[in-house]
Amino acid sequence: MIDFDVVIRNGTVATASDVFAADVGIAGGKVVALGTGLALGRKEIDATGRLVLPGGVDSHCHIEEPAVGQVHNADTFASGTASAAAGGTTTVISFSQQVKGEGITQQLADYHIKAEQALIDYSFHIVISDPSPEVMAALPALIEQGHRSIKIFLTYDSVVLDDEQTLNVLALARQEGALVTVHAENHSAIKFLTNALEKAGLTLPKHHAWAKPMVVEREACHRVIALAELLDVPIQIFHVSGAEAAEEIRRAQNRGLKIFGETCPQYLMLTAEDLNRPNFEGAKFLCSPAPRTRADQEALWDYIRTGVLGIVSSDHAPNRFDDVHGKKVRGTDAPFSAIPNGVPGLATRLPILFSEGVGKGRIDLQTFVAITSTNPAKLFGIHPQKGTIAIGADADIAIWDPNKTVTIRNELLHHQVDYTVYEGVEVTGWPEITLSRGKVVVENGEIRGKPGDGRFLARGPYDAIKPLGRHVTPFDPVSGTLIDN
Ligand code: DUC
Ligand code: ZN
Ligand code: ZN
Repeated sequence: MIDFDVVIRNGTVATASDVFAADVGIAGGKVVALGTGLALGRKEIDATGRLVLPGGVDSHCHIEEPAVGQVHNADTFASGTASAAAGGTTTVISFSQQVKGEGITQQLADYHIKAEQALIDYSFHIVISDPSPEVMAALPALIEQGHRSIKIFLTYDSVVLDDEQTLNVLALARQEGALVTVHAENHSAIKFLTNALEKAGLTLPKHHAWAKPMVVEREACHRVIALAELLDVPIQIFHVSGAEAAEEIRRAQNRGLKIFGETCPQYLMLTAEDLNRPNFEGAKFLCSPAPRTRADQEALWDYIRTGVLGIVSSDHAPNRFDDVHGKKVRGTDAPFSAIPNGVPGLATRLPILFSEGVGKGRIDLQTFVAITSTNPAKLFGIHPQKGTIAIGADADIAIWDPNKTVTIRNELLHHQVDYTVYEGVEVTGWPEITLSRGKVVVENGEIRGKPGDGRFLARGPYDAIKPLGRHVTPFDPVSGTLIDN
């Protein structure tokens, strides 16, 4: 006889493949039964008229990163993960940064200590901004410890890698079994355009989009895909902002390459016009890549529907607006190039996608689950522990009222940022109860979880990121061997 800690009763369960009526029995933090008429649990949750969904997996969010100059990351692991859980997310993957010229091991150890305050489970990508021989020598042990993804940037002075450095990181990732994730924009082109705009006195927030047009993203996507193909290494491209970049990914996928694409709600909801809001308000919407056009938004939905873009994550970047350590670090007359990039979004990612996606008929419920939970769990090596509702999976569950209409207000979001780009946006569908490993973390907007409840998820190795075994020449430059055909 199964002894349930919790039974979620009378709900409609949805996974990436199915939607069905079932009770969910939870014991020891795991899903142990799916069926009807389950025995009583010590805690009973009535989910009549509710959707019972896997908790979201947000595989791209910036939480409690070290300050860069005077710019402070406003969220701690406690506030960031509370915010995530309030929006139905139960796993976050954030970034351990490397400061150029410094190592990665101590930075990662420090980041682990900060993350111990998380309310929900977490894992990390390691940012490599300087692949020195020492750093490359340190990486294999850190990957082996479960940090199975690396982030590289093709732009920003403080972190940019050139093509040779990129190839070195890609080669190491293939050898050691890690996934490389990429911020893809052409650095030299952005610098050139920024200088030209500044010389012409065109430095308002709206000119950010002029300094980072679609073509600079398209070119960098094309280039990094070619480099990944050259070495037979799977990669994920982060925050695809519009049709031309997504098209590069589609073309690569059609050639059978393991190139994965992610977009974010801001690229489905904002346009470059938002950067032109008066009184420096445009700075709130300034992120990289830049928001594009309405046509790009609809194209991105198409690429989601066809599976080209398999993940939608938040790129939560907690820069406060009315703050000298945030968007106003250089005042309200600052040139766009001095305004910290990014928008907050941990709490709003799922409600926005549910309402704009499922509610407006752009995607079905299974696709919503796939792009927000199952696919990131698979790509980052935590499935089926995370990302689904199945026997043996962690009981990470969000119980949604699909009919509840909410007007988004910043005070609902539990982050430490003083704004949301979705202020006043009405959404239909809201996560009422979030459970992490069977424990209620959020109930009707109240945070019930405690800092320290979250656990580190050591990852992999796993199949999704194995190389294809396809080589461009009869010599494999990663292993240094001739290919036997
Ligand atoms: N762009 C980034 O590259 N990082 C954080 C936020 C953003 O907009
Ligand atoms: Zn980025
Ligand atoms: Zn980011």
